[in-house]
Amino acid sequence: MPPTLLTYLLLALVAGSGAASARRHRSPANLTASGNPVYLWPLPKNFTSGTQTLTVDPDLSLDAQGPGGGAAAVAEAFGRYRSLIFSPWAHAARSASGAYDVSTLTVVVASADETLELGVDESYRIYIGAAGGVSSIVGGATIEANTIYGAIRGLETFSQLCVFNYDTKNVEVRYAPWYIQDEPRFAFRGLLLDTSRHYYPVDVIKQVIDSMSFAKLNVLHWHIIDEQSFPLEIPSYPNLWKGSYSKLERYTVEDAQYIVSYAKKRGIHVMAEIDVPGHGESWGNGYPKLWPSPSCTEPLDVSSNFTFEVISGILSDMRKIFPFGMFHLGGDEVYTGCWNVTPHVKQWLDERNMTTKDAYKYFVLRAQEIAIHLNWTPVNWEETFNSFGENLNPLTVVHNWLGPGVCPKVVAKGLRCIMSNQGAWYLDHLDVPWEEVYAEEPLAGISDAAQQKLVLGGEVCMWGETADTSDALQTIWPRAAAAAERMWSPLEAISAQDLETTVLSRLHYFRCLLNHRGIAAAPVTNFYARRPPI
Ligand code: CP6
Repeated sequence: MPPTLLTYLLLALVAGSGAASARRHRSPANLTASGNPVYLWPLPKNFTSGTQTLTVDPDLSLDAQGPGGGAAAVAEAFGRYRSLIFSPWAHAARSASGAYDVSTLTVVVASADETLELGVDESYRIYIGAAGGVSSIVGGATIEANTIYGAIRGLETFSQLCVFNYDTKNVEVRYAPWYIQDEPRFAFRGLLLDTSRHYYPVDVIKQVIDSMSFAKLNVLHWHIIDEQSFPLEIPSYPNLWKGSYSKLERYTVEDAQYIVSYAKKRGIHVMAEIDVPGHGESWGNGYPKLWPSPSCTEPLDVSSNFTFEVISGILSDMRKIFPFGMFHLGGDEVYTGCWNVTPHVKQWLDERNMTTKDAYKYFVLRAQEIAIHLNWTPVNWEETFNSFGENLNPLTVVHNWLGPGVCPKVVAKGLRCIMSNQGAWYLDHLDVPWEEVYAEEPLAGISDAAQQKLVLGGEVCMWGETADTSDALQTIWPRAAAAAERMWSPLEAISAQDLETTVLSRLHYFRCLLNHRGIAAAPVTNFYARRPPI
């Protein structure tokens, strides 16, 4: 991308030298130049602010520039954000004089490539200032990004800087001029949603995706199917979704494609999962031969080729729905006891001189081969690594959950890792307060820089046994936001703050922003979760 005026300004400011930065000194951790909290969540990597208040035109217009600026996705995102900025205040109407400091938002996107893959450039730069103001060079607001996904992240930040003034009834940007230069610390910032234990209507999944984009989370890990229900249509094996709870609690292929495209417009990958062989009981409602026997319905029958034919069919169908390069194959909680007491499975094991542990490994590796053949990077829960890590395909991404200290072992063996320590990042555990979510560090115990790079990021998990469409959003938020900032913002910025003051006030603000945007986020301070001494 050609260096623009904005780039030069930012370089001067971020370097922290020269007259300009002396006037608008580099703000510490999360305060504006005037000492007020920066109400942004997650905190940007670098920013400077000032002391001006600018008004924003309710008819704010988009000036899209650069090879990617003309993309429909940019115009659509701008439209969404313009209504998010103004619609919570229906009376934020154009004033009679019609004079506003910010009437145009310029969005410059260097690349027209809309490919959404892990590690896509999400960086952006923002400049907001008054014409003839301190900057005296440019007036208005500009977002520069290398990709449309960076522009979408920048639009989110811009929208968070726009606040309603109840005295003037204008939307304003306070503490301008702003210079922001931002990019995420981790490429993988996930949220697991479990649609097997309880069904979620598509509209609720859309709300989850919307809310993820507000916190700059970027991977929806869709735990579609489990032992309790099989809600997704699979054209190759049409009886599979007989394992859904009812005909009303199903996703068609078109529903799933719609969810993927809805997420893509918000820069969010959808990583699908089939959790084999341990969480597949519901598959047998449509095809009972997948069960070793009527009294052994889990794990799936390892001894039968039909099992792997069905997995191949499911994955081939899913490949047409889920373009993301990673696919989750589960592999956790595989209790093989009943394989040993099912005569035909026992015979199969004996003929091959295999233990049930060998058969577990055989199953996982064979499923991995199918996924890899479809050009997917396989992801597996950590038990696979704990039991036979040395045999896992080197492409494997290991998904931690059982406790801390696993990713250090995984990356020491050269495999990649995602951190979801259940003690901190399982959102259905209501007794974990936001401070503990915030404190959990994906790189804990890993000091080697090359090994740190193997930690792709982390994921908060909203398991569905004890929550459903009625309370998922208030269970996810605001605590998921604590993990989102941990994964986006620089470690130094996170560590330099006082939890009980500046972080807490920003989190309160972000939770309120979610409420304004129609997301039923719970209050930040959950006294029930604080376990006060009796
Ligand atoms: N379902 C599946 C689950 C869990 C896992 N896998 C789980 C286990 C323990 C707790 C929470 C969730 N419900 N398929 C583990 C990855 Cl505490």
